[in-house]
Amino acid sequence: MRADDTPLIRLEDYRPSDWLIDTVDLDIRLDPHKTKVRALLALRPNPAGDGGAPLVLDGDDLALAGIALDGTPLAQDAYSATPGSLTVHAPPARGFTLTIETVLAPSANTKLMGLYRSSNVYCTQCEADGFRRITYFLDRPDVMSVYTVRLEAKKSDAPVLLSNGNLVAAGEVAGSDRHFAVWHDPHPKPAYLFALVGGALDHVREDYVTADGRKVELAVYVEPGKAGRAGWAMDSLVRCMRWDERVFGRNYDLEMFNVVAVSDFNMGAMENKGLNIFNDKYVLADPQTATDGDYASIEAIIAHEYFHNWTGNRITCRDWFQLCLKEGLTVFRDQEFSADERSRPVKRIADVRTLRATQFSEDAGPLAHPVRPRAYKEINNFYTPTVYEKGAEVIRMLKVLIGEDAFRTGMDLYFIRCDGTAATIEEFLACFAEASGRDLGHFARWYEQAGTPTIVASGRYDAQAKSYTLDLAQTTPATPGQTDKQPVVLPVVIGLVGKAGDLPLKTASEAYAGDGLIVLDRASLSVTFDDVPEPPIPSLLRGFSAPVRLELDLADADLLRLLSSDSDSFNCWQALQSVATRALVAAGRGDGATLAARADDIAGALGPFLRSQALADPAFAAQVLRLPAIADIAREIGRDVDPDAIHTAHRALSAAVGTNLRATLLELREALDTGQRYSPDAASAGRRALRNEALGLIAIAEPAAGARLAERQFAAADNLTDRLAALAAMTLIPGEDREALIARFGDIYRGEPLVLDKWLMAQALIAEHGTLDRVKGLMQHPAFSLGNPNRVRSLIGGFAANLTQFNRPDGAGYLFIADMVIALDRTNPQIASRLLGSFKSWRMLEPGRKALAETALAMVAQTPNLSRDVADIAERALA
Ligand code: B3K
Ligand code: ZN
Repeated sequence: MRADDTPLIRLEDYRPSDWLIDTVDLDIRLDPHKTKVRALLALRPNPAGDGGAPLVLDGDDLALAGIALDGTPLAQDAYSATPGSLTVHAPPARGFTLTIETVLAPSANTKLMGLYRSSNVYCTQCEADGFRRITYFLDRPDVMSVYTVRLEAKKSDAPVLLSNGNLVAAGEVAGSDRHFAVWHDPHPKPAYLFALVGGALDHVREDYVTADGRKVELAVYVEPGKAGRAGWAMDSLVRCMRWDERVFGRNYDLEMFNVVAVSDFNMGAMENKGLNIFNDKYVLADPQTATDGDYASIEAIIAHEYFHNWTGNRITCRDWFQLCLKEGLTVFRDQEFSADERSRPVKRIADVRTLRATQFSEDAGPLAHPVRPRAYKEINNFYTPTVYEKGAEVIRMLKVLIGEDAFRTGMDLYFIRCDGTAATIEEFLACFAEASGRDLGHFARWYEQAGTPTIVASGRYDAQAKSYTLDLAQTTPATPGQTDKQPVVLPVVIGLVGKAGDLPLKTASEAYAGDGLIVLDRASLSVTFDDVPEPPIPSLLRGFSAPVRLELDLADADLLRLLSSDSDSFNCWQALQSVATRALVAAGRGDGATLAARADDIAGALGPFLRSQALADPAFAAQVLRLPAIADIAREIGRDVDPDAIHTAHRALSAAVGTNLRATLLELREALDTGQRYSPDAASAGRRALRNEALGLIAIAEPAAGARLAERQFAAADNLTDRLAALAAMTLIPGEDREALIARFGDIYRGEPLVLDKWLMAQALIAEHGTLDRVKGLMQHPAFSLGNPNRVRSLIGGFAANLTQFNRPDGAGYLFIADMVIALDRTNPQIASRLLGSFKSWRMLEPGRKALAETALAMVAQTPNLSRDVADIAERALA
């Protein structure tokens, strides 16, 4: 398929469905090669649609095996069926039933959409449009039905049979080796939330009573033998259920809630009603096979999928353009949950790092799109950082703008008003407009306009008048299809920092909303603060109150003072990041003259900070110690980027800081080594994070000493976090010792695919010329398989994220990834198109690399028979 042959689906063309499906009765007989599906659909004309229209059901790769209307088989000329659709030419203009039979081969389904087998477990993935690979259907989110599902399978093949809702019957099929289970979900839902699981699985279970007194049976299902690793997921589930009751007043609404971990999954997890299916990477955890980061992600993703029960399932999306309605909001909710469970400032910093690394880079390149896209060719390509992460930032800004109380009132209103419906962004915003009494029309522009705004800020102190004037201006760069940008509503939370802390903020300006909040809703404005007794240092965008770039006219020395004196911890962290960014941007552009002096300044500020505060909050200190990523610097530079120059500067700065702070870092490592047994709690994880951050700096500053430390840590560790950090530090130091440790690690974790993923990735990220050959070699490793998305993301995706090696000046990195995209596209288009997204920043490269990247992209684009997924990304990347 060529992308330009594919129709563009537009938001403005939305029309309600002509038909509704009130109930769906599915009878599914599972078999690896010949699964029989009988669907009984109760249809009726949609009062909001075109009466008397033909009935056109969606299909994908289906073969029709039988069709009956109100129980009578349909004559051949009454319908037409293709793999992609089923049309009943003249359906009765009243309610009727349609029985549709299809036959599927789950074992042959390598796309991992629809019904497939993963390590002998039958499972489904239907979002966005996988249900049409199971049966012909009105596969759109505004068609919501009540499902009853009968599953049948050979007992030995699938002793566990799960679907959405509550289990209402189960038993043996008399005179056979088969059994069945019947599940009923009383809540109407769109087809994308349908799920089933069948297989031999172990589980852990727990009883839960909701705040409104309903009993719920919770279970987490995992591969046989792995139940010992399901405890953290269960613990996280119980905590997030309580949290949603407390913070959003949301109770669970079924008698059962099941989580299932499978080993072949295209993304992280899926929120199917009452039956969340997970990539096992985001369920399985024990100290030997999961890192602190894994524990945190499991907690967050378990919460995310659970929270969808209200924001996504009870209230779903009218159409896929409204995807951020459920995704942005649910990310916001999971971020808040993690912030409450752990450290709020550290969580905010981590989220902003992710936002900048993924969303800002998307927004700055050819794949930029609004939080609510206006058109798409392949919706699965829009599960993006913009929809998810920027979507969450928009909700966060809304909360800052209208205040906590009005925000909660608006959420309550939304849950009451839109419950059971397929809603739109407009309906969502109307709840907050009503709750706050504000017009949110201008704010809504955040959903329409792509691109990351830049705020240019400068301040002046008038010693005579004792006033301080802050000038703020905003611009948004052009993005594909949107050249003309309008100002957006920007909540800019600020403080004026004096010698002894925050100065009181007094101003007559209308743009000032109190509590430090300036609302920048036009191209530029000035706010003058009165009675400012001393020249302050402005602390802008506290808590990162808006997802923007900030250009701040402030000297390094003043910024560095904020590290120790800003009452806003986000800006303490940001201060050092800003200075480091300036140093690296200059050096990355070829002006390394100031790098050494700036390294001294950074170390000069970091030393006292670490010595006075690191032990009190190691997790935060670890964030402060970690310099901005190379990709962030590349994006800041924005054009003619030479990744090698940035990498060299980054190493030089790290080495200088590491050398300068050597003694402090070593002392901290000692002091933080409690000798206690591993525990995944946030405080312990924070201590490990700081120790390991220090290890990384030492490894760069003093390779020989670093290698010895890493080896010792590896040998002494009782957990994967410290072992993996040792391995990562060692990968920075070329030589035989590194190779020996890599081999040893691979040997120790031979039987642990999820740990080997990290091992593959650590090697794929080595910033050396030999890495491409190493990666090619590792593709032959018995642990690797092109058929498993986790393996591909770790090794191939890891390489594509290796800024210097993917962007090798000889273009070999681009060609390798292009070849992989083409190969993967034949079996799994979604994984292939994700990987192709690695090219999203190609336009900012220096001319030599840019030309080579373009050639590789063109090679993909010209490949015959591309999937719609890959063709769409290739087309947009090259446009
Ligand atoms: N809603 C799913 C993602 C589905 C992706 C479809 N290509 C997981 C989540 O966001 O919770
Ligand atoms: Zn989600």
